[in-house]
Amino acid sequence: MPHGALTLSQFILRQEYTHPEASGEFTSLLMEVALAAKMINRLVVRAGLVDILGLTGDENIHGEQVQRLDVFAHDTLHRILGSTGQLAVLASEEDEGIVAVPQGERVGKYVVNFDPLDGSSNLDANVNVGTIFSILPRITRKGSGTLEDCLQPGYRQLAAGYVMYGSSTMLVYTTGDGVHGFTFEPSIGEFMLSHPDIRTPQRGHIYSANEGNYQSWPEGIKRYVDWLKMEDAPSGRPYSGRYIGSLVADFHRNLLYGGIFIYPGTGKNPRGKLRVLYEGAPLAFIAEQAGGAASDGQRRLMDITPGSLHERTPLYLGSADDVRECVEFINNRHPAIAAERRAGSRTA
Ligand code: P6P
Repeated sequence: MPHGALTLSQFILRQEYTHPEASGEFTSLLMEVALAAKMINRLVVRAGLVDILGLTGDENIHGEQVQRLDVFAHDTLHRILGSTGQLAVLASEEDEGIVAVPQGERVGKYVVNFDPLDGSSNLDANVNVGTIFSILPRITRKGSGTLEDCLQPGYRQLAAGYVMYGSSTMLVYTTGDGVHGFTFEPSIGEFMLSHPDIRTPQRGHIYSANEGNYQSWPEGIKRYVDWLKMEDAPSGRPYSGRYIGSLVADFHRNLLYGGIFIYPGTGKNPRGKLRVLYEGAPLAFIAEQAGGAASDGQRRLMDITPGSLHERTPLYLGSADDVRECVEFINNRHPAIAAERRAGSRTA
């Protein structure tokens, strides 16, 4: 252990000293997220060894098969965060409606929207999966939190983060003061600061998309991805295609290396597949805090106020220059489009 390596707790407490407005309550909430992550990590990293893999036989509200680890992750986050006395209400990818804090627990002033185990369909193949969380201030004044408390735009977030479970489990979060990454050290059971102040490259050379959906993509996205594949050394093209089908893993790689994650509307999901509240908004907060960007193709992702807990959105997320160019293609105003018209040929 490098001398002076900071644990997550030490780091958060130092942040609190330098941010007098930060309340101890908020700090303790972040620490409980880390505790829940450690408990989930303990099972995920040995999923192949304990009888926890596999399906419950149930379908969630999205018609997706529920993995037993999904349920465990959801229940763990609900129990640990709900018993902090800091929450007014929670919302989870696994539950259709809002999730009240456990019976008898004090109702607090924060809201947590979370995806307990994103990418869990990859578990059997030992692909990295993740927990994504978003912390907001409650809007309502008293009593149990409501749907209104959960349905807030991303710019209202106080904190956002993800835990990526795998050979090296990491917790990455922001409270609006940069993005910081912590690697779990099992021998002492602590998340240790390993990636202070993460900055994503202004432009990357990776695009992440499920090209199986190409035929049903909007025309602008087809043009954009075709353009990324063209040979043009000065602009670093062709980009490399990297897609593992687990949002947290694809996002984390692109955050560190640079690049863009693309999930447009498709025939199966015309509004896109990923959800605003507990996928788009928290990762958009992290991307922006690291110098990147996030859009739905028309708006800044963090400006979207979802009309329902599980509202889906097209998602373009990553390096600022790449997201900007993607949006220009979507809106038919990228210079390459005019150039191809003059040349009388399509981009590709
Ligand atoms: P597709 C996993 O199911 C997930 O929600 C994200 O983790 C991932 O980025 C996406 O769906 C993959 O979707 O349609 O490419 O399989």
